[in-house]
Amino acid sequence: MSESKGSTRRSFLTGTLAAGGTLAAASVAKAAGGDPAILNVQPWANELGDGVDAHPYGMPTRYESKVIRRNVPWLTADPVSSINFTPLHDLDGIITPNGLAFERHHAGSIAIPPHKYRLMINGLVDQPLVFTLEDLKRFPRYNKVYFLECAANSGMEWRGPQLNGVQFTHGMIHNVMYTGVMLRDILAEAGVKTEGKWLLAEGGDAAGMSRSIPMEKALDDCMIAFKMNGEALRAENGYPARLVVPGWEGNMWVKWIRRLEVGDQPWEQREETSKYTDLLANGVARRFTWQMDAKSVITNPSPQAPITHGKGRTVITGIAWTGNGVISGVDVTLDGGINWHKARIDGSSLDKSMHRFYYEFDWDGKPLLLQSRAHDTTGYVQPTKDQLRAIRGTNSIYHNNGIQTWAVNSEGEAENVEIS
Ligand SMILES: Nc1nc2c(c(=O)[nH]1)N[C@H]1C(S)=C(S)[C@@H](COP(=O)(O)O)O[C@H]1N2
Ligand SMILES: [Mo]
Repeated sequence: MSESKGSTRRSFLTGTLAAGGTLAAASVAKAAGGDPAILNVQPWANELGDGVDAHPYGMPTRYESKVIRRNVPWLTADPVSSINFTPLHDLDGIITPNGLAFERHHAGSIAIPPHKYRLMINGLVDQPLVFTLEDLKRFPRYNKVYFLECAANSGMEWRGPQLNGVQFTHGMIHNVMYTGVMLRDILAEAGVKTEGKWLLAEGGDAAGMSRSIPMEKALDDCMIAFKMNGEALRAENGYPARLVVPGWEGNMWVKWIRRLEVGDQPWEQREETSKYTDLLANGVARRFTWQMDAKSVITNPSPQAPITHGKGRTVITGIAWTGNGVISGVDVTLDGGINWHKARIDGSSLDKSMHRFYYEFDWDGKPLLLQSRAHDTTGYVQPTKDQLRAIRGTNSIYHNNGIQTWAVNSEGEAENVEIS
């Protein structure tokens, strides 16, 4: 821990010396002396703190009470078929805490007593089976960190900038570590017949959310998960068990999963015909657009998180992810795409997981046009919004992975804009 901190510090100083010849420390912190916050004994150093019995289940400090999921009132006419958003501007690293992982449900979040939970496998199998939660936990368990992005993330921005905050433009994403079992292991127990090429995944909620999944994907990396970040799934994220479909659109990650049917063709369910398809300009709809392509966004600064320290050393940070595997690089521009700089990726670079990037620079206090652009290892480069519209038209809602622009003024305030 202290070792890695030390080496970061060294490289930071070296980088600064090479660039400007001055010590960064002098421009970041005040010279010691005169500050009562360090000179005086503070009240919390004069009294005893809470005992270990004060917080049987720990909650964030009261000073972080504004770090919450939020919704957009005009999108949330009915709260049981709605969505709230991850506060991306308040988070760092790559893991989304369970209490802040956005929720999307079509018929409300339900509470299934774990002893009443059942998962059935039927259809083109040698032996239809019903699993209890305990049965599922007797298969080999795996731990995997994956992002889940709703296909509609940034969907309100198709025709132009609309929502002033990264929480609202990009917050339909979370990235957690799942513990669960491989779908291929439980399917093998039922024995998939050779004509079994598709899988219908069905939820146990009143929405009966159901999607057709090709068998190759089901047998590749899909999981039935019962833990997120080490503890039981939260009710709103599918307790006691959900489907994990790495790199693919969120609506396929069926929560409260109750049934898997093996078939020889897709089922053409509502959620893959009238919804979750992309109507092109010529009237043809793209269907089965499962994969989430490479995307990135700057989370700080952003409209909900202005620069408050004035000019000088500034840290830009953001997130990048790709359903194609791993992010190979992120570029950042301060001037709306005239000059691009290589950002520094830090934290784990895992398959189909969120990546964290940073770009440190000396802000001269002049307005900025900030953008980030992700690349993945397949050579794919995140497109501009105009490039996306040229191919997809303007009818779309889903799969908007266009480059986001924040205009930062000389006060450090950021606004959602588009440049072309
Ligand atoms: N059973 C069920 N599963 C569901 C849904 C639902 O309404 N019911 N919503 C889907 C959609 S559209 C998304 S984006 C993800 C959201 O997962 P989360 O609530 O963990 O963020 O769950 C998917 N799985
Ligand atoms: Mo979704």
